[in-house]
Amino acid sequence: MKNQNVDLLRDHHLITFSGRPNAGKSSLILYFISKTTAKKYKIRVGKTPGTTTRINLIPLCNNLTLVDLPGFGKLHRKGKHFEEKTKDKIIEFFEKYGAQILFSLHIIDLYTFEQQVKSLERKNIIPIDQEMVEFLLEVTDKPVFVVANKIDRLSALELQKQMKLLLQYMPEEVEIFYVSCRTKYGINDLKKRMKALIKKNPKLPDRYLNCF
Ligand SMILES: Nc1nc2c(ncn2[C@@H]2O[C@H](COP(=O)(O)OP(=O)(O)OP(=O)(O)O)[C@@H](O)[C@H]2O)c(=O)[nH]1
Ligand SMILES: [Mg+2]
Repeated sequence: MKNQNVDLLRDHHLITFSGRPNAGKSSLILYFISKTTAKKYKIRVGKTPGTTTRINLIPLCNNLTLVDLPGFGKLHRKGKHFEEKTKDKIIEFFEKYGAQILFSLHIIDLYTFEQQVKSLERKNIIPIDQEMVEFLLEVTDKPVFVVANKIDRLSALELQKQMKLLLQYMPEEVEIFYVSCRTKYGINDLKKRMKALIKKNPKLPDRYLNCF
């Protein structure tokens, strides 16, 4: 993150997009911004985990800024040291800007969630997504939306199974949205909910509603 970006954030409200590498964070962000903005801020979608390597600050409109975070967890060909440094950068960001965050979006790849949970369970480690969502609730003290993505890759039956599994690991206070960034399923419902939350907050200007 460049220092000049940090200063610009002073009077801004933030909406963060976190998640494991390859979950679809950048794909989701593309539904909120124009092609020109995506190009200007180099928002890239990639097949291999670790496409986004730095904290990207993307002005949405007025004083509202979206934050595209690098993946939290195992990165393709980046090594343990890089993974740890990325994790520290993310934690540092939330600790510093937690108060400015309106709400956070945590994106999960629902297609690989079970495999991830099971492999960590064997090592007695809690799922990274659960750890991250609990951290977000604590550090921001604001609503957290869990966006379960890639549902286009699941059959109706599999989807039911994965929805049940996800519920077992997510804290009760989070709202879960089931979406596909490939087909756009569920994206409008998510946007509507985000707008409703902004509208409900008397401290926020109405002009923020036009940002979506
Ligand atoms: N089938 C399917 N693929 C998706 C969906 N959303 C994203 N993808 C694909 O998943 C891959 C990762 O997407 P990104 O948006 O780059 O993921 P990211 O979370 O930003 O990844 P990092 O920047 O590496 O942390 C890309 O190949 C996307 O095309 C979806 O809803 N369905
Ligand atoms: Mg990305």
